[in-house]
Amino acid sequence: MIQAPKSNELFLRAQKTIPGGVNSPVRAFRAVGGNPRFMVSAKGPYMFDEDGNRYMDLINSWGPMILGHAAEVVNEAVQKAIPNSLSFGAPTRKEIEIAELIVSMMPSIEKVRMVNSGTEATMSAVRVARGYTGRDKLIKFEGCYHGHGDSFLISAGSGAITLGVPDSPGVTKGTANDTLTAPYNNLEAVQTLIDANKGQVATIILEPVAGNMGLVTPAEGFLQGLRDLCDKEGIVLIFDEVMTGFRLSAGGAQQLYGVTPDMSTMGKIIGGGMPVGAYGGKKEIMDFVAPAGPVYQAGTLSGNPIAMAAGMAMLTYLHEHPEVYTQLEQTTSKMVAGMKQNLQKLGLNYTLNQVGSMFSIFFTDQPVYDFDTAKTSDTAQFGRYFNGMLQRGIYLAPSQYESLFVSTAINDELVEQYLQANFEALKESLNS
Ligand code: HOZ
Repeated sequence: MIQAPKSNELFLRAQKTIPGGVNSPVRAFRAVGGNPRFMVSAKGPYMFDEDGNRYMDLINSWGPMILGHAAEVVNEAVQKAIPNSLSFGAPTRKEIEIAELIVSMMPSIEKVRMVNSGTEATMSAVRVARGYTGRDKLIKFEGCYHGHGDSFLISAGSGAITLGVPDSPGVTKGTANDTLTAPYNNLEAVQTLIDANKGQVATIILEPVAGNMGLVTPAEGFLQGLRDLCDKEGIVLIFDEVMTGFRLSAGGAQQLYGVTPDMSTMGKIIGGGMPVGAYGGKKEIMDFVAPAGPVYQAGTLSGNPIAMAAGMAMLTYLHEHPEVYTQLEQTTSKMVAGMKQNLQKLGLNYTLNQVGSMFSIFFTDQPVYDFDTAKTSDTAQFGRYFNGMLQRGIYLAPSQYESLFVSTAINDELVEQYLQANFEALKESLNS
């Protein structure tokens, strides 16, 4: 039985000075019960908390720790960059090198702008799409999450739905009116929205593999269908690859599914875990960005030298080691296959969605292909399961509406340990 008295104490203390005691809502464990663990360090497949407990990490900072924690190749690059300056606020050679690398890896990207987070990337990309088309409205999908920009907090997934505020207060009616929403995987609904807002839709933005309502995969033809609709209507198609970029393949979900959007947003992994985001796309669209064009977007910390060094090391490694993706897929498939056996042995209803190294379990008797079907999962059971796993030293996403991310640090022995814990926690979740 894992005890965490220091974390418990810290959580009480944190709540006095930090809203809800955390700097990002899902971390507070509200949807699963119990108190969050306060982390001290991490190495390879493990994170260590204030009480010295060790957890096998299946979040990996929500994606970027694809090589496990404290990967040598990234840490060395950071250490080498530190003595030169923590921030210049002026351009550097590294920014060109990482831009060139991203352009060579991501099919949709001809030009790219660095920012500091996925939220900044999506907010900026939509502004550019609006500036480029001269139109105001955007279409997003229920349960997709694109960071906390106002336009996206309508039917939002991730922490917003976890805490029951998919339409956040504080978003103006005007902004909400410009955001149109359709069910994921429903092309007909998108067509209807376009018809009802003829010539007004600037952009369709989506996670090409949705990871913020749990993992939901695009149905056959869905991404291509959107591509065709956007071409027909002069709409800018944006793939939000903040979680999937450089994770599902070296060229992200767009390479995996063979559909190229007009713009893409990236995050997390392109900073090797440091606070970085980026947006990019076709030259003619990106040349609308200041100072090349009239759409304003800026930031002192954009292209930060330490973050660029970390990102460059990570992306170079992934570029040069395509076998990483085969290994990740194999490891994850073993985990998923073993979980299916466990679930069947226990006679549980489930849906397990997986693409490459991302997966989610839903406790439901239905296939999960959109937000409504994701919400059929028994979230109380998920909470019991989550805590059972935590007690066995496995750290899962503390919400039904998130994906899990596997790293290359998970070897066969750890897969076995994971599956043993999975069986016991599932069994326990039935009895409580
Ligand atoms: N909403 C984020 C993942 N989809 C979680 C952010 C965090 O708590 O770090």
